[in-house]
Amino acid sequence: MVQVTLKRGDITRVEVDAIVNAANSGLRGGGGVDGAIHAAGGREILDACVQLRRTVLPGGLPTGQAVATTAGRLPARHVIHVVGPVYDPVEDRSALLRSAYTEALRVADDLGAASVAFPAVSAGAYGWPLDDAARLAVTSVLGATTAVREVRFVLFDERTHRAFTAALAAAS
Ligand code: AR6
Repeated sequence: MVQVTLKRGDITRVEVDAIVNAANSGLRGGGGVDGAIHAAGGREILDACVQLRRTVLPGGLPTGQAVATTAGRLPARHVIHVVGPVYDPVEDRSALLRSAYTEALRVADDLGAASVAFPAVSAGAYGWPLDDAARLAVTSVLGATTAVREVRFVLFDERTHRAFTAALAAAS
C-alpha cells in the first residue's frame, strides 16, 4: 500500500519523482501553486504545456484529468498537471476531485514514478471547503491502485496542514 506523509511547505522545493500541479484547463499557468511551479520551474514547463495544447489537448485538459510535462529547473523530475473541479455548493463534484488524484497516480505509474507530492487540489482559488478537500484527497490516495510507493501532501499553510492531519488520522 502507498505510504502517505504530510509536510508543511512549498511544493516547488520538494525532491520527489513527480510533483502535482493544481492547474487550469488551459495549461497556461495561473496563480497559487500553478504560478509558483511555473515561476520556479522556468519557461520549459510552459513550452511543454503549449506543445500539449497544440497537439493532444487542443480543447484543454478536462477537469479531473492529468497530464505530465518536464519539471524544468525544479528538483522533481516531472510535473503532473491536474485540473480540480471548481467547488459548487449545489452540484456534487467530488468524483471529479477524486479523479484528479487517481488520474495523477495513473500518470505517475506511466512515468515509473515511485514518489509523488500533491498540493491541496481545488482548496484555493477553486473554493473547495478545506476539511472536505482534505478528506477526499487522503481517501482517494489511500484507496488508489498504484505502484507509487510514497505520496507526500505538501501543504502551504498551517490551517491546510491541520486539516490534512485530521483527515489522515480519520482515514487510518
Ligand atoms: N506549494 C504548495 N501548496 C501551495 C503553493 C506552493 N508553492 N502555493 C499555493 N499552494 P490553488 P486550486 C496551496 O489556488 O484551488 C490557479 O490559478 C494553496 O494554499 O493553487 O486548485 C490555477 O491556474 C492551496 O491550499 O489551486 C487554476 O486556475 C492549494 O495550494 C486555479 O488556481 C491549492 O490552491 C486552481 O485552483
